[in-house]
Amino acid sequence: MAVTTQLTWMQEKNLQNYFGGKQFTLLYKASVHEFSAYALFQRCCGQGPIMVVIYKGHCIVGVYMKGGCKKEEKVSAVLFALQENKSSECKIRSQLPTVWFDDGIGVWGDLEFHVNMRKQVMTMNSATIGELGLPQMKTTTPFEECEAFRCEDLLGIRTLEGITDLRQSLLSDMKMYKPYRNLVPQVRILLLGPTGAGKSSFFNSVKSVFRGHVTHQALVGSDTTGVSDKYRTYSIKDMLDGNLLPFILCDSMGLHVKDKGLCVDDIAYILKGHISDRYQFNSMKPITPGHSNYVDCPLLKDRIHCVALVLDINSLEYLSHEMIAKIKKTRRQLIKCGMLHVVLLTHVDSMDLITKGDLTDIYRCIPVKQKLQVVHKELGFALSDILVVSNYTSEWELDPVKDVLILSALRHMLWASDDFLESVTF
Ligand SMILES: Nc1nc2c(ncn2[C@@H]2O[C@H](COP(=O)(O)OP(=O)(O)O)[C@@H](O)[C@H]2O)c(=O)[nH]1
Ligand SMILES: [Mg+2]
Repeated sequence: MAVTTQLTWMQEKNLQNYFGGKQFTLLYKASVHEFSAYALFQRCCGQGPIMVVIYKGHCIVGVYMKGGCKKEEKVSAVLFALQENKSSECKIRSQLPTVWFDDGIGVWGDLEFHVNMRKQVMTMNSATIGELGLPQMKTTTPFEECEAFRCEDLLGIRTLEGITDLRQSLLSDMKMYKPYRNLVPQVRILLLGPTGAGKSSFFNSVKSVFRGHVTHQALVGSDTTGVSDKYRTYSIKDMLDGNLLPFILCDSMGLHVKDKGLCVDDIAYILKGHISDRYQFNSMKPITPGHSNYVDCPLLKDRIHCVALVLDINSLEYLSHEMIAKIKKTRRQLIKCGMLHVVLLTHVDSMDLITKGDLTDIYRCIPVKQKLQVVHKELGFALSDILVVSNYTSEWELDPVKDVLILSALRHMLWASDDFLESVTF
């Protein structure tokens, strides 16, 4: 059976961030590999930077040896404690690791920190206890478990190489993509959602990835008046051959509560393709067949083929009852029109505890999983249709990690569009 750590996700996350984006690989667990300093060093020497963690009740005391763990050489280390997700640290003198961790054979003077592995006893002097902010800790105390980890940079060169390859293959898959049975030249993806959710930024992000540099064509802003009250349909040209890419992103006016913003009744008209680029929305005047520029008989290519409901991941808990009701009504409207839809959660980069390293495996992060559950339970969307991105907003350089999230989300939308096209022609 695989040996697993006793660290909770939250504790591991805190330590990862505390040490500047590290990933931990468990090398030694005392209860499995024996409570012995010999066993500890057998497994940790020559493995690069090492973190040894001692579990004492709800508290963790650890030693981080940046230069690795060597038996015959003094190493510098940081002693740290983690209690209720609050961390503290204390510098200790360079020392032979075999002085800090032994099996009770050495006789040492006043040490800042010492662990007798055989007896499962940790000793710290009162100055160390004070500096770590552990007033309840006795100078000599038994502990329950000891684990040691190899520490590597979360975004190591190998990880980055893998991401760059994935980005390249997603990019070429999407350039080669042809809508189902070539029924339409380009699929249309409608971006719906509250103002400020990141709809226009998502278009800018997609365009940036295909352009090879960050661009901000669509106006972005949290101003609720003026910005995005026009319907915009955006095509993107392939940077290399100048051909149009096989999708169009349609940016709509934001959903609002009360009488402001997009009228839910307008959605059916948009979906069926009755309005065209630059249509001026008017919250007080829903779309009617009499409107100027009203497209009477839209073709399959004019229709929307997939809808992405865009939401700020950090706003989910703050959505008003009215907004939730509006989103649910919108979802019912989509289902009624037979429209396939996905949810696009933006702003994941501004979530607490989420760092850049997490973006490589964002769907496995516990806080993100919790948000997906909220969308699933509160709004009724299927978990597999919820996508997460971090849009390009203030940066100047493209980032392959962000690109992979953006391209994966787009790929999901193209698949949904194909399913829709298949369903209408069946
Ligand atoms: N940090 C962060 N900010 C974002 C993200 N997406 C959008 N924003 C910001 O959120 C605000 C609203 O974005 P915008 O695209 O105009 O939203 P829209 O009203 O739905 O079109 C702007 O200030 C954006 O810079 C994101 O993924 N991360
Ligand atoms: Mg907008």
